[in-house]
Amino acid sequence: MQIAALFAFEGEISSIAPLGEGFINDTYIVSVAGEAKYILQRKNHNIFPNVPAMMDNIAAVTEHIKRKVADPLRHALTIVPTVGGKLYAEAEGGFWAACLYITGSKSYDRADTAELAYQGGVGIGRFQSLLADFDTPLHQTIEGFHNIRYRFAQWDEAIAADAASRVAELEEEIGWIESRREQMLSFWSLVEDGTIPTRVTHNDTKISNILFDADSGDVLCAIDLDTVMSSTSLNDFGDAIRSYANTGAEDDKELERVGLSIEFFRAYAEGYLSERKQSLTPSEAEWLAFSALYITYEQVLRFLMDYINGDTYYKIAYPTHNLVRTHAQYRLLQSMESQYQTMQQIVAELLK
Ligand code: GN1
Ligand code: MG
Repeated sequence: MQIAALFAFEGEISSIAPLGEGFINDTYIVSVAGEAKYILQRKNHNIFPNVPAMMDNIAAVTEHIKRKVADPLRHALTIVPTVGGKLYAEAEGGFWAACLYITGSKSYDRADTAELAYQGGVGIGRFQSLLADFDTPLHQTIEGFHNIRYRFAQWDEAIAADAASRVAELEEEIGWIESRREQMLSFWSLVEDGTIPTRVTHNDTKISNILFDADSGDVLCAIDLDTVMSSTSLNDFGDAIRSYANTGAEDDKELERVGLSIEFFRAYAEGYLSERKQSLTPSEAEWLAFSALYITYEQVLRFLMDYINGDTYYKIAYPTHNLVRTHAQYRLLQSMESQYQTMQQIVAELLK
């Protein structure tokens, strides 16, 4: 690939192979003499309209973290610049960026053990703690990313436009969204009026975005920093629960497999709070469990909205994929709603 030549990669490249299943970017692993050395990504310009600003955010945040950790090359993402020293390259009509592949690291698509969920919680809790004193303003790279008021504005437009003529057949699913609109907005108004503080957040905390040490199983660092911005740290917690504590897959067709594992919820919360207990404000503590419902709801809305729009945002593997994702995430939301009291009790216990 010509693109690789644009970056300051050392050694003779032996292969470039696709990696992972991101919904947004195209990711490749670059090997030198048969060994994985770099990650190369084509950043999705439709979704990230300002890639230079996004790369500035990532550089600022990773430099800050590197100054504080024991092993900066393993405990933080390392951007590999272009030969000309830039954070990204423009080529083939797109934006490209690269980082080091961390040798001896491992990632997971699902949490099979509570220990892994605990470690994931430590990972995001530590990420937020390391950035607690970061005071450079970050660019808002995707407008209104986890802002439900903004999402409703998009949603209302999508319903009105009905671009793929699907609205008529989605009465039930649309009802799931509408019946919770006020509840979700009242949570978000606490973020807007400052009751819940704004901090540096990762914004995409699913399990595959944390690297673990392949030998010890300990967490190394958070990756996929494309969506690093300022928001409520609660969203990072909620989004992680949506991923780590789901007994099924995000797009499971077998709905009886989907649900919230209270054991994994507890494990993740324990890991997270081991890093954040001291810095959480009373309002954050009060709304921590709710954030899982909020982000799962938001994800139901986003998948359904993309289906309504004719599948323009997320990559899909088959025509009804976004609808299947909608149903699976809704099942998860219902399971959280029915266990909400227990979730709150667990948080209260862990904060004692
Ligand atoms: C997208 O591409 P990926 O998997 O990192 C999305 C997240 C969603 C997630 C759903 C920029 O993340 O917000 O939660 O899919 N990222 C963006 O799995 O929209
Ligand atoms: Mg992402």
